[in-house]
Amino acid sequence: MASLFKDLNKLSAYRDRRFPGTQDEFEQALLASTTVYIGNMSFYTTEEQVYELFSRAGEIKKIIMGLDKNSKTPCGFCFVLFYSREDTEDAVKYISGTILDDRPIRVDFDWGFQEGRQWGRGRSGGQVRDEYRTDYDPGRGGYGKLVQKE
Ligand code: GTA
Repeated sequence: MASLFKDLNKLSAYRDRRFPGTQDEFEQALLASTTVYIGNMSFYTTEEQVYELFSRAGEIKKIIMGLDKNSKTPCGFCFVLFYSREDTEDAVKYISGTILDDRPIRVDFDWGFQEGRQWGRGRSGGQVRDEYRTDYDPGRGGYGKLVQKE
């Protein structure tokens, strides 16, 4: 199982611009981490639903819902912290791409949760990607924030 993720390029396509270290340190953190990021969630999906789905991979230490920094309501992502690396890898391998609340979710290795990372970083308070979206997505607040302003 672990061998699947030995190729660093396959660990994650995401690079956190706010990671406080070098690229090498970022990659080492991803390799050892027991935290996953869940993306493309509905704003209406609850922590209980996340708990139920991700418990299938293993025992969960903590769930942190991603919140809009203005409204303090869920904005379509979360972090799931496991106890074991094996369970973390199982979550990425088996749960990524599965359907939660009618949406295919994306499960990504994460370098580790720190206070502040639960907030959307977009100018309008939600996720950056919801600023740029041009489609209508009822599960994520309708049109993208920039389109709504037009
Ligand atoms: N592990 O894939 C991820 C991931 N994402 C997308 C967000 N987080 C992730 N963690 C992992 N894997 O803690 C984490 C962040 C933070 C929290 C909220 O979720 O580390 P965010 O989604 O609001 O902001 O984060 P983030 O991640 O900084 O934004 P993103 O998507 O990488 O965008 C960064 C840059 O790309 C910006 O400069 C933006 O201008 C540009 N950009 C993004 N989307 C578009 C677009 N559609 N068009 C043009 N430019 C774009």
